[in-house]
Amino acid sequence: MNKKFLDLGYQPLANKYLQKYKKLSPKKKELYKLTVGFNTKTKLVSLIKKIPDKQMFDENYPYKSSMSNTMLASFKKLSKKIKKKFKPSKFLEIGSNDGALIKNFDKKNVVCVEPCSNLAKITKKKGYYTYNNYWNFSLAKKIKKKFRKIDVIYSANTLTHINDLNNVFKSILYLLDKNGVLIIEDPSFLECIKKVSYDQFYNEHIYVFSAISLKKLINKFGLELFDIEKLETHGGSLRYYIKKKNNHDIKIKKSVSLQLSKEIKFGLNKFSTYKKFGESAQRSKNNLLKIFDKLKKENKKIIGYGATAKASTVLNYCNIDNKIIDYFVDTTPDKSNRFIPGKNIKIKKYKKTLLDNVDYIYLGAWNFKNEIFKKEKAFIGNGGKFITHVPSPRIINK
Ligand code: JHZ
Repeated sequence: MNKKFLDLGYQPLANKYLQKYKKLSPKKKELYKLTVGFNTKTKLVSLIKKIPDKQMFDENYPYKSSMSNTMLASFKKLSKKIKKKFKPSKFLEIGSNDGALIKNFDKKNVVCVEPCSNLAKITKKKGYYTYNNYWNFSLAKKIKKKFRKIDVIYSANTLTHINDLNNVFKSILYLLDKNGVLIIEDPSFLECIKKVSYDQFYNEHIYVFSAISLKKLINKFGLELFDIEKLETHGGSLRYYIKKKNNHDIKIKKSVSLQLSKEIKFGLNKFSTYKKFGESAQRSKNNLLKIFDKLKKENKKIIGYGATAKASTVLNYCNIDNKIIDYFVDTTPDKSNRFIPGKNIKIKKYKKTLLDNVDYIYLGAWNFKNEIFKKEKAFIGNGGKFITHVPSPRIINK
């Protein structure tokens, strides 16, 4: 049974950045109620109202993985590891985005799957074999027919974005070689709860996995975890290494039981833990608003940095508009001169001078704090400060 524990109010679709601001309405289905539930049987956390995949991932998807050096470095490191450890002759990435990971692989070894045609075009143009398709069973059949053997399947921040998880794993099971390895990485619910990062929830994050829930889910498909790595990316993620149960050549590492027991100890198998998280989100909202309120009474100039999908959740949940945040800066070309979803706050193409005469910056991309602080040494040196809500609302400069 899916029991509700978090209510983030009416929200627009994240990653839909309008060129002209207009007030959105729930009646016209431009806003929808964003609530999150915990399934007491499967232990899976999911959105209660799910938006169809086709409405979210289309030919205008603006997010590009290559916009952050942190992600590029993480992908480079992982590629080296995959090549050394698993030596794949055919490597498939589900949700290859703009090719931030696969650019580290030889073209002849790679198959890309990407439903957003604007992104698929990028990897195709670079010569990578790309299917501009949603991940599903009929695509898996098509790929198997053409390539026969896929020995490593990788997917970062994508499988949790697909409504039908049964179809996702059924298709993976079908395509993956008997000795093959599946590697997936996604935000960790344990980190999300520890950091009160309720902004990990927006329409695209249909599910947020814990190791507990993922183990249960893949078990149904004859798959099992054999290693888990903890990553700092995207606010704290887990990289899960998965194999077929009947492959006894790969040994199961201690990291799996360690993560599972950590999660059980924290209470991730009990609804009461989730309920408390919902209450913490409400407190986080009130405390963030208090900070903004105080600073605006002092006539401080505040802007936002990183027009993330996460920021869209925060600004709509807390009802923050351009009376509080003058504008956002972001490096993504397809976000510039557009508006934060549901809000009248403009996004400007990042340039250093946009930080002149600014007193405070709200960190929309708090997950890239280190990268951003390094870049904005001059702003900090001149007395500029940042506002974040993670792990609790506060003002920081280091
Ligand atoms: P970032 C998206 O979420 C959507 P978002 C998606 N659902 C998902 O799961 C994750 O990505 C992976 C900008 N930026 O990665 C670039 C700067 O301007 O936190 C991006 O717009 N300057 C697929 O949107 C944004 O911040 C910088 O120096 O929450 C970061 O978005 C840096 C480092 C970033 O993902």
